[in-house]
Amino acid sequence: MHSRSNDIKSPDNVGKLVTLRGWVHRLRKQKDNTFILIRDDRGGIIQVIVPSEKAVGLTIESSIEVRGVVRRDVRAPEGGYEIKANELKIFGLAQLDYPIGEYQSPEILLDKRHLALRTRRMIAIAKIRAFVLKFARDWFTENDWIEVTAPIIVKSAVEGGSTLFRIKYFDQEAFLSQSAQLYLESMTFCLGPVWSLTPSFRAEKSRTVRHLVEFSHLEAEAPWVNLEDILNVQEQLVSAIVQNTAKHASEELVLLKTDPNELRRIEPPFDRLTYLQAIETLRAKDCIIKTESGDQRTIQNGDDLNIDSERELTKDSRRPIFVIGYPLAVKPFYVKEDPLNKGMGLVADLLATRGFGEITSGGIREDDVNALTKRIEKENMDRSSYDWYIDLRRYGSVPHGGFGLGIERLVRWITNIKDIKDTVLFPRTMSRVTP
Ligand code: AMO
Repeated sequence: MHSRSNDIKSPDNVGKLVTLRGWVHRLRKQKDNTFILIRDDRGGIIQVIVPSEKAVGLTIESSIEVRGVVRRDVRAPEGGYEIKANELKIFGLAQLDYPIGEYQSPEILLDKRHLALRTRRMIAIAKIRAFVLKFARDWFTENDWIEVTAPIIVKSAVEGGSTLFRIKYFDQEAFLSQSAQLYLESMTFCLGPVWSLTPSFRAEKSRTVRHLVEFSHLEAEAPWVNLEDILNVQEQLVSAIVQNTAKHASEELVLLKTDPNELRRIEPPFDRLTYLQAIETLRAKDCIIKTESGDQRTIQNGDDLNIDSERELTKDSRRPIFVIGYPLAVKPFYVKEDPLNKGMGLVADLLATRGFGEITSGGIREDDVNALTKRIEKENMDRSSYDWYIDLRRYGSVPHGGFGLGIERLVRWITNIKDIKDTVLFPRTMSRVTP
């Protein structure tokens, strides 16, 4: 059996014969011996010393197998263990012009992402993503939510027409899904609390550090809930993901210069701010926003919160903040109006600490057939595409709600990475669809 470097680095293995496969991460050739740092297929690194005559022609990123004896030597990089090898087999000799060096422009790293994935930074991010997904799934399973999947090719927009991806679907027009929400709503009437993880697509024309064209969308929906129930689910879920990731990925977090201890302190309850309190706070700080006509002015009641205002609200906070009760006018057609606060929605966005801004959005859905139909008409939406959705209110409607969480937004916050493009292995943006 061949091993990985982390299995090898143990006092019990000293003196034992091992086989290791991986890629040449660093290479230093001396007259008699060649020192190779091998990176295994989980990104673990260990030093291997081979007689130089066995490593003739060896290049960085060649894939190799070595067989040798484990030694303890405090001088050995990456943990004080090394392999003194006598056998070296080359699977694939890498060309000399490997394009990823130690210092590379962000653009090259994106153009060559298929190779840049081999860097320690990207391996750490990929592992953290995997932990985030695992702990999310664990939380839902432990709390008796059923996992479902929804179609990606759809006819009904969820989050407005401006970010819709149109596709030719045989002889009709269809869209790539912006959110599974409408489908989850129908499933929740026969399966109870449900959740899904599907790609969502937004034709985002703005280039920001927190928007992708394709993102991993974790969505949840449950019947007979009120807004507070939905907030409780989110704070428990997010805390469980963050704390468990901090516990199991501390090495990766430290490599990314994030403090796992700060993340371990994230626990329910999160702070709650009403939309009006948020606006007052921002007005007191003279927060400026850009209006649709391009003018700049102080934020006022009725405005949506933009990236800058979300940053302002959370840059010094120690806990994530729910901003509750946005105006209906800045939220989609399906949001239920607050019966105690006309014109405002039963909705909340969750804003992460350190100024990272929105990571989830959710609330209570309009469950009344007449109110929903009016909203669809008011927004000039094509009613025929929503007839199936209105059916849910015609036949045994119940109060229900849910939320959507962007996995990349969550990973961005956890890893303290500025640009969302680095939280996904193959980012899709307005200007990037390869590799
Ligand atoms: P919303 O459009 O706010 O709401 O999306 C929910 C969450 O998805 C993430 N997100 C994105 N991540 C990366 N790039 C993007 N372009 C992008 N757009 C959104 C964010 C956001 O909080 N159906 C509703 C939610 C609901 O009410 O259940 C929806 O999709 O983390």
